[in-house]
Amino acid sequence: MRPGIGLSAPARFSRTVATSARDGRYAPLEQRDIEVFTEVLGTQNVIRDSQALEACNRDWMGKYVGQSQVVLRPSSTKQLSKVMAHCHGRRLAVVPQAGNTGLAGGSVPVFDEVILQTGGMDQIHSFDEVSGALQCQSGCILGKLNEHIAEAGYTMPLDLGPKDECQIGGNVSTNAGGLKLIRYGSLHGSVLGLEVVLADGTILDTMTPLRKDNTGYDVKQLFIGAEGTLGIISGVSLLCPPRPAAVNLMFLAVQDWPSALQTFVRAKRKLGEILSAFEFLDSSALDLTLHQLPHIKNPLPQQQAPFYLLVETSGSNGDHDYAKLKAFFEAEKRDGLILDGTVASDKDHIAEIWRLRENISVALNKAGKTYKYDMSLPVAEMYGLVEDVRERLQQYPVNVVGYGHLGDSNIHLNVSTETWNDDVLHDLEPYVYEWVSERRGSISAEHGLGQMKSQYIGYTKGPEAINMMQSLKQLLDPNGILNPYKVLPAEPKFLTATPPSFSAGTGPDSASYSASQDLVISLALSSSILLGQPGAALASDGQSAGEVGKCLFANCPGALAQCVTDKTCLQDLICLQGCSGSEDETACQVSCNQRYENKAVAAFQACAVTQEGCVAQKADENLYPAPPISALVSDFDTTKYKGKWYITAGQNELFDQFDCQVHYFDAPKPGVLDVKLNWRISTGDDFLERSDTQNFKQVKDTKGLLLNHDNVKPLHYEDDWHILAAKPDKYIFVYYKGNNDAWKGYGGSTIYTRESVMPEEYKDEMRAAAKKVNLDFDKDFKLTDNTCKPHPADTDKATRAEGNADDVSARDLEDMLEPFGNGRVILKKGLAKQLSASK
Ligand code: FAD
Ligand code: 2HG
Ligand code: ZN
Repeated sequence: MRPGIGLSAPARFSRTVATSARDGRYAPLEQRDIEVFTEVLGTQNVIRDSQALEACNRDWMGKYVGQSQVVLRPSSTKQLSKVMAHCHGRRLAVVPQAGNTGLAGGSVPVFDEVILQTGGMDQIHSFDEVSGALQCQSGCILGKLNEHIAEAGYTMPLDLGPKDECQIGGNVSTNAGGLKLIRYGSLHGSVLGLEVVLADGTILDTMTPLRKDNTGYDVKQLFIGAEGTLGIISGVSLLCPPRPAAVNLMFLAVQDWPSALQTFVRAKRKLGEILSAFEFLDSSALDLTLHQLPHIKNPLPQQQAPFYLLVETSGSNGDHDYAKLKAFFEAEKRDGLILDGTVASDKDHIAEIWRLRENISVALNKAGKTYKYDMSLPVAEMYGLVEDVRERLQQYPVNVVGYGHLGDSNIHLNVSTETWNDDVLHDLEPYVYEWVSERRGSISAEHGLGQMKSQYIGYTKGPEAINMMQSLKQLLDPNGILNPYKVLPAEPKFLTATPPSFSAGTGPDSASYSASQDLVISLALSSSILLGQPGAALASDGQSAGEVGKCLFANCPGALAQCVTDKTCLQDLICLQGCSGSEDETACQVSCNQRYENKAVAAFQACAVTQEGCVAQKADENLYPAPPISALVSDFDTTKYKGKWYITAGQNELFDQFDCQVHYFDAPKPGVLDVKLNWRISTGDDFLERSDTQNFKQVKDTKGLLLNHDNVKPLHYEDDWHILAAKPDKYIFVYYKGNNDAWKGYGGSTIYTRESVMPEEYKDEMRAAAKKVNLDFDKDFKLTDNTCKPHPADTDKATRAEGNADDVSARDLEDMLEPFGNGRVILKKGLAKQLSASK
């Protein structure tokens, strides 16, 4: 049962920094969720074992540890889609997890998000030996894919250390760079198509094997590097290059950074077409790795140098490539650019040298704790960051190492300490981000932002870009369930393109702002009431109306302006203001709301409640506890309850006792109930009419429980019907309990009968049913009259509403803005702009 007129009280959208508090928008996991997951995936793929959970809650570095209570392992896109549809409806937050080798804390929960592992989705669909197009499920391990296509003479277009753990879906989601990017380019180029399961379970299929496809926007690109915040990749179509017939590798020692750069320039010039990797490590990285991992060999034990380079060539003619490489090496050594080096053409020797480079991070993990930074910087200045940080951290017992993908202008600065040290962290951040930002670099070249850097995105991306990302996120994941607290900042700091400015020019400064507090408070109150929040609840939540007002002005200027300049919305707002403090405040609010389906009201609610949480969610006071299963009817065949019903008795005076409530039920199949609700609200000598359609799904093993989730946006209603008694063609006794973004735990009971007034002979049965939930039918219920009065003539009604709205908007808008003084001009301008835009 949807309470009346968008009567709803607002949601807690935690506006705190990502990692400090769990966002109350997300539902906690319940047993019924486990039941749904088990039904879709089977018991063995719903993992609750504490040891297994612990491993999945912890990231590769042991730095980020979540508290998820469940790991789900779908094996098909269909299963994944069903799981997501459920999570979306229930507002369960989800973290996608592939190989869990990510280095920014993106793959583990921050709080209790459901972990959705893709490892069970590991089927290779096809490989085209002519084009090199590979199509597979996202959970395929990178190394295994490489082996699979090697037989046909192809290679994967990326390579990275944890190739035997990471999955192609994880690689695409992080847009992993790796050791061969210089040769094969970024995944934005190699990915031909993706299959993605969106937050609500929709399957987006762009799995084309085509190289060229310019039909409109290239939507798959959005998901490459999105770190699981926009959708879950379930399938990947990838263009694979031919496997090079001949690979050679040099390990070189150089005396300083300029020599390293010069070697890169000459390598490009002389080895250009066969150059396939250009990596570097400093002496600290080498020493630490050899010390921590004794099985790793030093390729140049006789030569100590500040920097070492790995220069790989891949071509089709081994002898020719080797001769070229050797000539390059000898010439540069003769010139003094290279101190020393070794040239490997033997497979094992090559692998041994790569092992050193690939294990630097592993060695750091073994050494203790690591502060990791992954920067794109102009190459000339790149190593300056390591030197500056080394100097800055002199007083600490730390090891500062630098290595990375010199050929891609990407450096990994790692600071190794024995244990986590807040002082070190404090000296590192935001210093390193500022350092990078000053040089127009990127604070994440390849590892992503995850939870580590979501708050720092602004050091690399501008407000417009972040704004656009926020909008995309909102569009694709309106409930924000996908990998929350990651990638984007918790507070939409940059959503202030056109807010009324209180500090600029003619507007009041902060001192005079406080003089406008009254209006802000009254607007805030109106607004919160518009959202259906009784004033008293505001106070009890300890939330000041001033805070609400500020939040609305700062974060929802557009929606507020739209509301204030929309006749119906404004009417509601002003009417609601009049209710404030009145004896029957909530009832007054109910009668105020003119049209909850009004777009301006909906936009306002979406921003003020769902997105910004300006008004705190009304807490569940447990006035309507969910009845025990034993109180419910044991059978309820929805198909037997089709047709017209009246509510002839209701318990909650706010929602259930209006006159003329005619509802129509439909059951297109067993287990489903579609309800069209029509009701009237008396306004004295007139009445308002509302209608709404809600879709219920029966819980499989609890036939007396019908769930109605997320049918009504933007507040994401969850209204569950607990059927206490029912007889086809006679009555249905419904006890309902609901939540939405605005209000947790409202509820009530209604009795439907086929007759428009409650027949006397049902009453004993109603008394017995009410008793099961400790209600007294005679005292707690009001019998309602459903002999609906005739409509006033539609034309009269329209004229009346029109007249009212015109009067109200001209007069009251002026009055409402008056106390803003000069600020009013700015606010009005903003409102006028919004108004003309909306026209
Ligand atoms: P995970 O770590 O499980 O997930 C990574 C992110 O993607 C998370 O945000 C997760 O939620 C999301 N995600 C995972 N699967 C999906 C999916 N199917 N749909 C949507 N979202 C999803 N990275 C580089 O770029 N270059 C390197 O050279 C490199 N070297 C590394 C070396 C070591 C030793 C280690 C430990 C890591 C290295 N990494 C490197 C980082 C990491 O391996 C890569 O980011 C890798 O691509 C992650 O893949 P994964 O399968 O482990 O994904
Ligand atoms: C690498 O290039 C990886 O080895 C890991 O990207 C870098 O651990 C790191 O900082
Ligand atoms: Zn790297």
